[in-house]
Amino acid sequence: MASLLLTHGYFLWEDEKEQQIMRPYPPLGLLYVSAYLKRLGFDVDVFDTTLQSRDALLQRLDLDRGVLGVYTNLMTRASVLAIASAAKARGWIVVLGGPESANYPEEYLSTGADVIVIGEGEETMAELLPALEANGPHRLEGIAGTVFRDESGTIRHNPPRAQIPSLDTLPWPDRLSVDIPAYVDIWRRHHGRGSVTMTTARGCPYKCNWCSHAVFGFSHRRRPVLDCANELEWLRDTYKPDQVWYADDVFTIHHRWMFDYARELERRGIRLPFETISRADRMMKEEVLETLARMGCYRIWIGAESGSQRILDAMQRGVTREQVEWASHAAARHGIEVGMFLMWGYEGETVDDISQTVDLVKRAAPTIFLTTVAYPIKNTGYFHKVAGKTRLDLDWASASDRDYQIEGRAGRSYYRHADDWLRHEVALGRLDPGDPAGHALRTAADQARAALVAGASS
Ligand code: B12
Ligand code: SF4
Repeated sequence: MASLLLTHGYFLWEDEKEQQIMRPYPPLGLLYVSAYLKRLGFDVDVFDTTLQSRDALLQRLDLDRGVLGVYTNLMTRASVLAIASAAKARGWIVVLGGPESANYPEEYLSTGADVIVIGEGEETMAELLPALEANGPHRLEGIAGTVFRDESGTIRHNPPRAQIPSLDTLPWPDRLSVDIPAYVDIWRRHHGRGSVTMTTARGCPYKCNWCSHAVFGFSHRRRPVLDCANELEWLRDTYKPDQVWYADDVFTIHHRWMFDYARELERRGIRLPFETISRADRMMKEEVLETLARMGCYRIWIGAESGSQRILDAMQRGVTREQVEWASHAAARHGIEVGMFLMWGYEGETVDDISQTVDLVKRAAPTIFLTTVAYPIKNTGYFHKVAGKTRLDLDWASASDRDYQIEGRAGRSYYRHADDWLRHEVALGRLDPGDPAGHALRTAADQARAALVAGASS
């Protein structure tokens, strides 16, 4: 049977911004697909591009040929297209999976890919690989979860594939096929602590309308406590990390599950520090915070997004700013750092909304906060909301969903003023009253605010 090579188009050494941050993690989705297929006896190899060079990948593609499976997300479009084209030129059949190609199957099929897998890759690939071997890439009628071109060149969408009902039927990600110690080492050198990732669930049922649900829909499936505890114990014993990142969408979504998991880890004497993402409304109990702290949570990321309830409601965030403030303080009370995600530029945002965001961040006092300017990911509620007002100034192939220009929205410099205003106000809020540094910060905050207001009215 033709062999499968799995890869993705993200190269850390081509990403100057990430080289400043240096928080790389391996592509878990690919490793899940690899583990599942290997267990069924398929011949699978993984080329993890993260820490490799593009030339090394091309050399690997020269070695043999078969099926090349590539993970896609919205940042890697141009890179994936270049890889697909290089692979096709060498005789590979190219299959794409992940959230980005699920959103643009026609475009990817028109620019070099042979098959797009929508949704979870494990079962679909197990059915697709023998079909490709037997019939080639144009006779794939009936393979659920795929989009392909038939012999007449027409794009055909097969029905969606049902989700895997019990995640405990899946093997753990095939971490042995990639260089996890290199990741742990990078973390240790740059942050003093080696880090690994794992997931305890798939999917998120919430409907925040800028968020992409292209792979798991709005479902939520949890893995059994024992299976997760076994994996964590294995990770600890195998890679000796100093910490873990639970890469779940909302780690605290299911309280009973989390309490059981915490008890099981305690029973085994495992306390590995970790960071993870949550929602403020799923942190509104002391017991949740106590449990997180006991388990070793040293930082919790909360999507605050905006301090304006009007904007939060328009986003269908389902969280109040009071919850964000309460959860931030409660986490801090339990000794957990708070990381906060904020979003500028959502549809209809005014200077007053931005001012409310600045106030919220000052009151909630997170340890760290990160801002993004909203961008419409294809097939999200936000994308539909601004449809008709968007423009792409680049070719689709060299752009990403982050490049959509939205009519009526301010430019990048406007949001740089918002960032400066926020940064200076928060720094001011952290000073003792009477600190001599206060004057300069006050001036800088006022200037940034004035520049923003001028930008809003121009
Ligand atoms: C962890 C994570 C990260 C980590 C990535 C670390 C890593 N290397 O994995 C970090 C923090 C770096 C990150 C960054 C970003 N991320 Co991110 N991230 C996630 C998160 C939370 C989990 C990923 C994961 O491990 N999932 C679990 C696995 C099992 O799922 P999976 O990867 O989708 O894989 C399954 C299928 O997709 C499929 N599959 C996957 N690969 C392949 C390949 C083939 C050939 C086939 C057939 C099938 C297949 O099968 C897998 C198993 O069923 C997801 C949300 C989510 N729940 O998936 C967002 C998510 C992937 N990220 C997203 C975004 C937007 C980003 C950023 C652009 C954010 C930003 N503004 O900077 C950056 C881009 C980084 C980059 N340069 O590529 C979006 C992607 C949207 C889109 N349409 O592309 C997601 C979906 C979040 C969201 N809901 O909006 N992210
Ligand atoms: S932003 Fe978070 S909580 Fe909201 S839908 Fe996406 S994953 Fe779920």
